Amino acid sequence: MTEVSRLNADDVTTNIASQGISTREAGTSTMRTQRHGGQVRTVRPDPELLAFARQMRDDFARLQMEHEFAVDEVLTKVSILQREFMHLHQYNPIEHVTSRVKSLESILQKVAKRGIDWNPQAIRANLTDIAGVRITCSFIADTHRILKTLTSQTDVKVIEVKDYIANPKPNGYKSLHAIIEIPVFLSTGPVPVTVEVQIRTIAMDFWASLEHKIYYKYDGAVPDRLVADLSDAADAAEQLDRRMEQLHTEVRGAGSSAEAADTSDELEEELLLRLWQQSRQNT
Ligand code: 0O2
Repeated sequence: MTEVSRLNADDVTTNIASQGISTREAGTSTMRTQRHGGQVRTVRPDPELLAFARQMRDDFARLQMEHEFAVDEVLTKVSILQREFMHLHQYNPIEHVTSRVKSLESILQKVAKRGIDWNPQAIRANLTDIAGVRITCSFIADTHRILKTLTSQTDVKVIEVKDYIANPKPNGYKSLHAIIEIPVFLSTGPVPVTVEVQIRTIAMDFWASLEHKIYYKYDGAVPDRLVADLSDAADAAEQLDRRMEQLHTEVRGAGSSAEAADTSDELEEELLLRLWQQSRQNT
């Protein structure tokens, strides 16, 4: 390993910045000018550092691209499940889906914070949330159903599942988390990529986004009064989830889905009958 590659994330960023090269610019520019008391001097960056920065830029661009493809794969899977569910049950268990790939800055911060080795292999192995997909469901039962159907697909390898719905975090956070690995098919062959999937209800999602804002506003040191209020709000969200699910079960149990299915079956039968009559007239 060269001296440069032993630098940590902060050192590299600082060194690169002090030489006037951003990681984005490193590949396109080899020289910078500096103004000293009216004189313009050409500054030549350290070639070893420059080569390292270029390699780093390429490695990170590839890392992010592969994770973007993995997110696309998961979104397609979720969309298929959603549409099939609608077709089979005339009911959509997913309210909305969001996704993100961590920014380079955010990856570097986590790498530095966790002391992860500064190479793509180590980052891939240790940072499992570069790609994230969040699925917001209508009801608690749907969160488990979606997790089961997604993780039982043959090309999905489950690395870890955390059930924060059964075992909420002390602050009241609830969600299902799954770290999955899926193959992304590139020109060079399949590449396994990990994606963090978070599945929760609308109420859990509402709570989590508010808690996230409060946590960042107080930089992690949330006052006790607000911690207690958040905990109460988490209980209220759980009660709401349960009541809404009860109502939903009652309504569907009373035959709403069966009625919808019957109506659509009748329409299809009528259409088939008409087509059949038409074909007989034509012969
Ligand atoms: P961001 O910005 O959302 O990506 P790890 O993710 O591995 O560092 P951990 O705690 O072992 O750490 O993983 P865990 O518990 O599976 O949590 C991962 C993600 O879940 C977090 O990512 C959050 O998105 C969410 N999460 C976990 N706990 C809480 C919580 O108490 N409140 C809220 N609002 N969200 C939570 P990041 O990387 O922290 O943030």
